[in-house]
Amino acid sequence: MGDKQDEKPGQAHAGISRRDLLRSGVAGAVGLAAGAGALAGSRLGNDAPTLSGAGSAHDPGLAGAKGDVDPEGFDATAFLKNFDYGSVSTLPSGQIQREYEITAVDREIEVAPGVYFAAWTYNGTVPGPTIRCTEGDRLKVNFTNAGSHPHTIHFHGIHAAEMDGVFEIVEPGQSFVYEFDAAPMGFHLYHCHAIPLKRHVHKGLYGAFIIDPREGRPEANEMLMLMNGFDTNFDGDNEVYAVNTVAFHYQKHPIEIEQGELVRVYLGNMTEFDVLNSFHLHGNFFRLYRTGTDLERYEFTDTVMLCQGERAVLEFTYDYPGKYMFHAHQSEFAELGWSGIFDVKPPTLV
Ligand SMILES: [Cu+2]
Repeated sequence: MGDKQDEKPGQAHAGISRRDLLRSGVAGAVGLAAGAGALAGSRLGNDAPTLSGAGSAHDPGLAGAKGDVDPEGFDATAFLKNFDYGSVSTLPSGQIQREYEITAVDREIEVAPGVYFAAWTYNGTVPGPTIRCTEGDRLKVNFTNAGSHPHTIHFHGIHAAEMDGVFEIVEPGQSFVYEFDAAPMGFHLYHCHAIPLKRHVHKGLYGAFIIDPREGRPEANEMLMLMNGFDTNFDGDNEVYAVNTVAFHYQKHPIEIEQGELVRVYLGNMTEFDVLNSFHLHGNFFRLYRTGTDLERYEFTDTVMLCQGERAVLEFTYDYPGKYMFHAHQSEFAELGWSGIFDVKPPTLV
């Protein structure tokens, strides 16, 4: 934060700052598309598309705005609804047990077309798998560190100190079993807690952890969105922002929802370096259930800001068909990748 506050307009970082990228890439009304172009140039010293030709208000056809990341590497559309319920068994006591296998691996990920980031991952993706269970389930998480650095998994929630994933550092090649009962119901997170913490978090070791209430929530079209950012040039500042890692993915591939249906977004923030991130919904308001721990009380708003580690359950229904944006209401983040579109379709007639 400090280095950003000290940064004067027009002042260059060692290397290139995201504002330099923004200035060269963003132009007036085509800012969002051009922002993608700016991103493409942020991977310096490789064969990524460059910024040549960027900056014309009449030429939104910038390199990074075209094409896509390789879906074989990470499919952000599929990830939205990819909930991992684990291997289920029933313990002698009658308690449901869910067992998960999580392995830390170093992996280069594509955060925008041609923009790669040397990540540390859980199971090869950033975010890691979305762990989902019901309140009261016994969770058994078999963690193996196949990465190059010491790691842990620190789960948010209520559990014993030795299961907190802070002091029990798991060295490369070692394993650890986290075992605890799922509580409280709500929307939580998990992340590495090895030090330096900000490096281990920012490198990509985090994921969502949903504990459903025993009585369930009303049926809805559910999806997971973790807001994140990537420092692609190691200057302590993010050059790329997104929900679920891939810049502009849901703008290029709008999320289809149905007019009149209940939509539920599990929204969390794991952005490093920036104090806050935010979510703004167009053409609508949502019910905001903070941490998802109360089924009754909510705020009714169209914008929410969350600090790192904070999360909320958002519920809304669109009354009118059409395309509606959602994006960070830090305009800079939106222009560096954190924006998407809901494509509201009229209900299909049966
Ligand atoms: Cu770590």
